[in-house]
Order: sequence, then structure tokens, then C-alpha cells
Amino acid sequence: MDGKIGLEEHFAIDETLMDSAAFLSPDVWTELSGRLMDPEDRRLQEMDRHGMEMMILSLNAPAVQAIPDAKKAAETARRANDNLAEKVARRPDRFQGLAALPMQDPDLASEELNRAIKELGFVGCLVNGFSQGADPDVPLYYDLPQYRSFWATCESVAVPFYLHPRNPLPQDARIYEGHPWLMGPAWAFGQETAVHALRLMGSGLFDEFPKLQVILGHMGEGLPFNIWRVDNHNAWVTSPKPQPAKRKFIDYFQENFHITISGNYSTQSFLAALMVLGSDRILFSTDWPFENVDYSAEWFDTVDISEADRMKVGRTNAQELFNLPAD
Ligand code: GRE
Ligand code: ZN
Repeated sequence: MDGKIGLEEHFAIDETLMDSAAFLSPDVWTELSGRLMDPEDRRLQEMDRHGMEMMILSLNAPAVQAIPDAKKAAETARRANDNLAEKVARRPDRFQGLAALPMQDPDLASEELNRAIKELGFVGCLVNGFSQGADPDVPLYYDLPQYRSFWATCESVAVPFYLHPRNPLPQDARIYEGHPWLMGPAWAFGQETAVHALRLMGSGLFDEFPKLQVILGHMGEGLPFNIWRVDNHNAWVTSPKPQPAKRKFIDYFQENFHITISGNYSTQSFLAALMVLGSDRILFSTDWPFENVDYSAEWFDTVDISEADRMKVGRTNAQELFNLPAD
């Protein structure tokens, strides 16, 4: 279909570029770094060739989240966001922006989110999993109490928060020892991000801020397939549930989350996700430059769903979620 909109579409700036180097073998680094630093020539060609009208761009990973000094993290986020604002200003019809945020410090993150939305005209934010702060060995997950003020800001500016993957820290990755091929996009990204999303749900965050919208990539990082069991585990045990959340996990998943198909072009998984979330909460994306645009576009254009659903997932859900002009 023509007019597709993608929202997991990355770029890099000089100081974050090398964060992506370790994920791919050195022989493809020339290609990948070229894609990440491309001044929107190649990107536009790919989009034109595959019926993609718009990319909502975001910084590569883990970038800002892995800078333990909060002030430095905030400066890097500002530079990345200013760079992205220039890309958007050159072609606002083809590019919009998601803000990078220094989540090491909830106040600095709120400040940068406000600036990005109100001054730069961004349509949301994208954060690469937990942040490393003053003690870089302690992952800071955003269900922690100090983040409630940030979430209040996020709800007040009324934009979605894309929770993008990063790898677990080495001390939390011992299960992968000797199996490095399971790190990154193969498995560890999804596991890490799914648990983070479940932490947000279980913490009661969405009881306090029921309008928040969190986006997960990669067909929902496994959650559509598994969330039923999170709610159901040993259902005969009737003692009070220990988590602060007032409702079932599935309720938050269906009301406070959207997912994208980025990098996960499994028809079986897509159909399962459609049954769990419905076609209003699933959105097209490619995960360029880590995936090719053609992989995503050619699969999505022909996958066996109704044309009404294809239009929603490919385009109109993004227009609604990000308040883009409707057709
Ligand atoms: C991503 O952004 O999703 C990503 C990376 C690195 C490797 C693969 C991948 O940041 O999909
Ligand atoms: Zn990505």
C-alpha cells in the first residue's frame, strides 16, 4: 500500500553512532553506519520505493540511556533532538520526530520532553530501556517511584512513549553466558523490554495515569503471546495479588499500549497480536537501518488481513496516535 507511516526508524549523531557497532559484524558496519548517518538521501529513496510516506525518526540505542552522568546525558539528548529537528524542518511532509530523553534524572527528562514537544514540535518520545545513572551498575526502570513526576509530564503533554530495547547489563545477562548470539535483537532485547513493560503495568502506573500510551516494537516483544499467563498463573490460588496494580495486566495492555511490527514479520505472530490487541493498536514500522525497508513493506503489503485493517495498521493508527493531519 502507499502512504505507510513508520515509527521505529533510527538515525545516529556522531557521539552515539558507535553504540550500534557492536550489534553487527564488522563487515556490515560500513553499510550500517552509512544508513545511520545518511543525510536522508538513501532513506527517502527506500521510502519512495516501498510506499512509505513518513518515518517518525528516533535516535539509535542505547545512546542517552547509557550515559551515567545525567548532565552529559541531557546534553547529548538535546544535541540529538536539535539535530532531528533540523531533519524534520527540511522535510516535514516525510519526517517527524520522537525525542531522546535523559531519564537518569526525571526532572531533566521532563524538561527535555516539554522542550521537544512544545518548542521542537516533536510528536512523542523514544527511550531505550532502563537508564544507567550515578551507579551505572544499577538499572533504573521507570516504574520506580521517582519517575511518577516524569509520567505526569508525559500524560500532560499527551504524547506516546516508545519503550525501545537495549541489552541487559552484564551482571543481569548471565543466563546468556556462552550464548552471545542470544543477546541483542535475537532474544535479550525482547526479554528485557517485555519485563520492563510488565513492571510498568504491575506498578499501578496506569491506575495513576490512565491516559498514558506506551509503544512496544517487534510485535509487542512477545507479550501478545504470553500476557494471558501473567494474569492467570496458578489461578486456583486465591490469596490477594501482591502487585500494586488495580486491574489485570491484559487491561493495561489493551488500553495503555500500542505495538509495532518492526523487525518481526511473522504472519502467525501478527494474527495472534491482532486477536489480543485489535487492529487499532498495531502499527507499521521497519526498524531501519537494522532491518531493510523492503522486508517490512513487502510482507505487510501482502499479508492476509482485510484492506480496512491494512489501512489502519499501515497509516491511520499513526495519524491518530501522533495527531498527524488526517487524510
Ligand atoms: C534496534 O534498534 O531495534 C536494533 C539495534 C541494534 C541491532 C538490531 C536492532 O539497536 O534491531
Ligand atoms: Zn529499533
